[in-house]
Amino acid sequence: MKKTLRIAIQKSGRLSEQSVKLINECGIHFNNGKSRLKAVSYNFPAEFLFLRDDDIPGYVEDGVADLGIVGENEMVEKAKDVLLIKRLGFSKCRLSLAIPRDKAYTEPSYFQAKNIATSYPRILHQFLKEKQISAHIHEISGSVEIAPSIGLADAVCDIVSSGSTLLSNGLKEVETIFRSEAVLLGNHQASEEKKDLIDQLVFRINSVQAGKGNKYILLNAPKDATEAIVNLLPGMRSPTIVPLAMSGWNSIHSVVQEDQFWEVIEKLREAGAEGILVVPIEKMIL
Ligand code: PRT
Ligand code: ZN
Repeated sequence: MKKTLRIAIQKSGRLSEQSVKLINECGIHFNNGKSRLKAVSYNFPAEFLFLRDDDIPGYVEDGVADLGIVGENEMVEKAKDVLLIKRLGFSKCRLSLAIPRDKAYTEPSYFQAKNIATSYPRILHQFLKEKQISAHIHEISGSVEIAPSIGLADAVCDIVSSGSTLLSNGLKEVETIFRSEAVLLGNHQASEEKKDLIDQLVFRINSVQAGKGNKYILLNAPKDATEAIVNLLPGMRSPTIVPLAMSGWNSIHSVVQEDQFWEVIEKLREAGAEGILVVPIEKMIL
C-alpha cells in the first residue's frame, strides 16, 4: 500500500488559517468540513489531523502524525523529542516578561523572589536559571495578563505580538525571553518512503517561500543604459534582455529580492529605466 503522510495542524486558532494556506500554496488540496477531525488530500499522499496545538508535539513524537505545524514556543515548552524541520515564517511572536506599568525596571534581578504567572513554565524556568534568579512560577493556562491586577502575581510571562493586550492591562514589556514563529515538526522514526514525501513537501515549501521573498521585474531601457541597469539586477543567473520593436530600446527582465526592492527601483530609475513592472512570483524553484 502506498504510504501517506499524516500532518497535524491546529484545528482552530491563530495558526490554522495560515497552515492550511501554506499547504494549499504547495499545491496540496483537501476538502474539509469545518467540524471534521481528519481530511484526506485528493492530489498528494497526505492526510490532515486537526488538533489543539498543545497536543501536536506529542502526536508527532509518538508517530501518530509524521509532521505537525505549531508555534516554536509550543514545541520548546512541550519538550517532546521531535525534529524542527523548517521555520515557516508566519505567526511570529515573542514570549516576554511584563510588569505593572508604574513599576521601575532596570534588569532581570527585578524578578528575584517575585511571583510570575505564565503558561510557559519551562521556557521561563530556563531563562530564570540562566540569569540565576529565584522566582516563583505560577502556571496558569489562560488570561495570564490579568494576573497582576487581580493580585495573583507580580508579573507575567506571556506571548506578545502587537503589545496591545499588555497595554490594555496596565502592563509593560521589560524582557523578551524567546522569539517564535510557526514551525514544521517531524519525528525520528519516519520511514525512507515517508522521508521522500517529506522532502517533496519541504521542496515545495522552499519554493513558495522563495517566491514570496522575490519579485519579478520587467522594464524598458535605452540600449546605452542597458549595461548600467544589468549591473543593478543580478537575477537568478543574469537578466534577460529582449530588444523592443522601437529601435534603440531593450526590455530587461529579472528577479529582485523583496527586501532590496525599493532601493533597487530607485537606482534603476536613476539609470534610465522606464515602464517598470513588478510582478509577484508564485513559486520559485531553486
Ligand atoms: O486551542 P488551541 O490550544 O489549539 O490554541 P491556543 O489558544 O493555545 O493558541 P492560539 O491559537 O492562541 O495561538 C497559537 C500560536 O500562535 C501560539 O502558540 C503562538 O506561537 C502564535 N501566536 C502569534 C500567538 C500570538 N501571536 C498572540 N498574540 N499566540 C497567542 N497570542 C496571544 C497572547 O497569548 C496574548 O493573549 O495574543 C495576546 C497578545 O497579543 P497582542 O497582539 O495584544 O500583543
Ligand atoms: Zn493551545
